[in-house]
Amino acid sequence: MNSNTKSQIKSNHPKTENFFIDVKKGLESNPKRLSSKYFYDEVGDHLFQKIMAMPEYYLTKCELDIFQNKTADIAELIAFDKQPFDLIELGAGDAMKSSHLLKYMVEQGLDFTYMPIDISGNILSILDRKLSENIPDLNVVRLEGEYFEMLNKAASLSSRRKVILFLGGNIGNMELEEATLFCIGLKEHLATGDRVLIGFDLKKNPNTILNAYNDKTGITAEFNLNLLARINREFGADFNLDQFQHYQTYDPVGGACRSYLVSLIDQVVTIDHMRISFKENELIDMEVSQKFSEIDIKELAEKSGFEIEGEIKDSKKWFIDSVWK
Ligand code: AVI
Repeated sequence: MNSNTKSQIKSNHPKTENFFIDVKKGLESNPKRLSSKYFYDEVGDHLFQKIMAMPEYYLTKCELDIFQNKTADIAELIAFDKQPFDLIELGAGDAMKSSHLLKYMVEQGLDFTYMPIDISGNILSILDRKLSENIPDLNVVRLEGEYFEMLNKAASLSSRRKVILFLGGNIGNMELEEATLFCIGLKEHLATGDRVLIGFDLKKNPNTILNAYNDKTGITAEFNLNLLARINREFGADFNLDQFQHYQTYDPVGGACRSYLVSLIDQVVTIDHMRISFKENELIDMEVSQKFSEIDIKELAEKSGFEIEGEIKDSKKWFIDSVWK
């Protein structure tokens, strides 16, 4: 850490600077909050892999079920005119689910270019290698950066029809208002004929949902606490992880599944020059994982100027991939 820093961490990396600004703003607000978008450093990525493998965490399995077993239905909805198009995946990661669709569409002889967008260049290189081994005939254009910036870049590279994938229930990690603004932003980047496929986790038995985020093994707790550990690692802060406890809630009416970290004692944490006081039992709001009814999805689509073209559910009917135009 730069000990000369007076007001904030200065870094040559804008990403680090934004992270610091957001941490400062979040911990100075009332109630305190941290953004779950910062969960995913190397340790966080690894913990999220462990979450996806937990028996309680059904989301990945459900959406994988759709992509493995309803591949033709998805292709039918997004490649309806069989004309060349660009398939753009937001936050592609390792394309675990979409690679089933990619393989199927290549086998069907559809003319498309896969454009995975991810903030991590490292993940994109790994993905590129994996795809060239497994689907050698697939055209791939990697787009490293923020979603909307990269959507502009995609538009500058090609004028073909666009299909956007936003999988995993990631839309649920936005507050509803933020999700609406995000979808409005997507709409502004699209033209007639383009499609968006968004994965939504559906409202279901509240115990099933709560269990998925409140595992007895404590992996989700570790996932949350890792953000404090990350702030310690990157900004030389002194969070004592033993003095914070994970607390998960689910509101079956509104559909928000929220995680918090609870301060177990009165304590002061130092981050760079800042001293942040916590009262015993004070909360840090960490993450929302919003669950949707089919009516909620329709409302979100309409509010952001879209129309639902089709929907595909997994065999348990717990998760839905909704295709919008
Ligand atoms: C990435 N995102 C969709 C996950 C979710 O279900 O909200 C993140 C997560 N948080 C705790 N467990 C998984």
